[in-house]
Amino acid sequence: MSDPKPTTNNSGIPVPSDSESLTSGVNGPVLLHDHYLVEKLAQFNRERVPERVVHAKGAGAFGTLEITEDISRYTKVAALQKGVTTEALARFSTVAGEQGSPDTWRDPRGFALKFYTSEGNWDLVGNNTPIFFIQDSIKFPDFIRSQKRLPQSGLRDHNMQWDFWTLSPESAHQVTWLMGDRGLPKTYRHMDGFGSHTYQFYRSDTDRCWVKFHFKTDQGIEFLTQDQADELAGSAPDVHRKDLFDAIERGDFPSWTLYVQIMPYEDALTYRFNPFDLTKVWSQKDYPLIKVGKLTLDRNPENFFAQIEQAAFEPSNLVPGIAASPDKMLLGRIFSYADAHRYRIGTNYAQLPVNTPKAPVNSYAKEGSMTYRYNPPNTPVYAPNSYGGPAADTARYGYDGSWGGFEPRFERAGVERHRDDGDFVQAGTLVRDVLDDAARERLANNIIGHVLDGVREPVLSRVFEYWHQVDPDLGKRVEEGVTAARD
Ligand code: HDE
Repeated sequence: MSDPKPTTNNSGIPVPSDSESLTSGVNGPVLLHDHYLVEKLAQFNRERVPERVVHAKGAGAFGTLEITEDISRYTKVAALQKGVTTEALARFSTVAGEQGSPDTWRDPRGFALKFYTSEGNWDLVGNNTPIFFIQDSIKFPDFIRSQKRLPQSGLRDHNMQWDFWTLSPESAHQVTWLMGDRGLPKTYRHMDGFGSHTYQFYRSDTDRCWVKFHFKTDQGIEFLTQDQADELAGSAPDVHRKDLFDAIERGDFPSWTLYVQIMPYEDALTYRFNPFDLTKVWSQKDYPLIKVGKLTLDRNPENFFAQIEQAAFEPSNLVPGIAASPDKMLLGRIFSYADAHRYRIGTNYAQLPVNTPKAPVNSYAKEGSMTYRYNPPNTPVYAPNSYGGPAADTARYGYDGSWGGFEPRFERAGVERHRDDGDFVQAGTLVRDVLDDAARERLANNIIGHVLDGVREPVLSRVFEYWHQVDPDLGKRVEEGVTAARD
């Protein structure tokens, strides 16, 4: 073992001691000009950045996205062209729990991806479920608060959760996923990932279609029972983080096969479900999965805080060839994430190595705290200019993904309902056509167990009605199960 490097302070100056403060005499006062002592204590007080307000607990790893199929007929995204391999970062997470919470609480799991493409960072920030609880981002703060802690006691409360869910019937599809097996994945490696939203693919402003992303785990879907999850929450609260790290350390690299669903642009107006409603899926009978490539995670972070805690994923990172859609949730997220990063990490979060694109940055942004990147000395700080500064290439990148049928009148109209749309329709399909008997049994028992823990009238009657609307048999089992256990 070679001699250790001499400890220095943050300015690289070798320090006199790691263990004794400077005092006036052995029992004398500690001296204020012991700069290293002051620096250590002051730095210690500033080690935390605010945790993510949602998805605080997670784990991440680096890898690659390799495109093995030709989908160039749908999009010009450089990273999605056949044969292209792109460096990637993934972060998996729970939603409601704080940083120190167990990995095995029942919750959707975040499935956040950052692709360092040749045309800038493309972020696909989804979950392990293809849908979500609500349809409009204006309800998101309320939804999240109902899943977290009571204002007085600071305790989580199932009654509050069910109060929100049963007063927001659009939540039924996602809650059915949540209370079933997908709400408790065995590890981050044994779950699928989804882009969740409908995005727009385009090759030009007239050659475009709609797309949904599916990452199918190559490890197979595996899940925990409620009892297993409860036991692990106490005995191994970081079990998912450890599993991902250890798997990559031993060379057991997790991978997911990427598929897309493609909807022709014109279908969106008449499809039987509103294709921009985030509480709905597109039937794979209507729009089959098309194989695209493979995501493989094969490199652990070297520093969890620098690379995972400060990783900044944002749905607004849409590279040429992919654009937003009229999904009200996606449009709300396009504002929120960068705002969260500016607050949580700092103005220049995009200059941190983990967030820095591999593509050249020709931005006019300058200065601000912790500036790290800057333009060459002779670059003007304004546009337009006569001195060769960057200029937007509108001819090549001028399309912002607009969409037809946009009414000039602004309104607060909720989500437009198509022919087969209904709050409980797809939840019922999931229960009757996708789950087998055993999975239905587990779903009913999970719901009964969750409801028995604190849910009371007037919420309780709405819970029974909620599940009767999803599926009469399931509703009957839930009501009978809760009633019998309470008698
Ligand atoms: Fe998020 N979400 N979200 N979310 N979300 C955040 O960004 C937000 C939604 C998701 O590993 C925050 O950096 C709004 C849907 C993941 O770093 C915040 C709305 C989906 C992660 C935020 C939603 C997600 C976040 C918190 C309603 C799945 C973790 C800190 C429109 C499709 C990413 C942060 C990571 C994180 C806002 C709803 C997934 C507050 C406003 C729907 C995976 O900005």
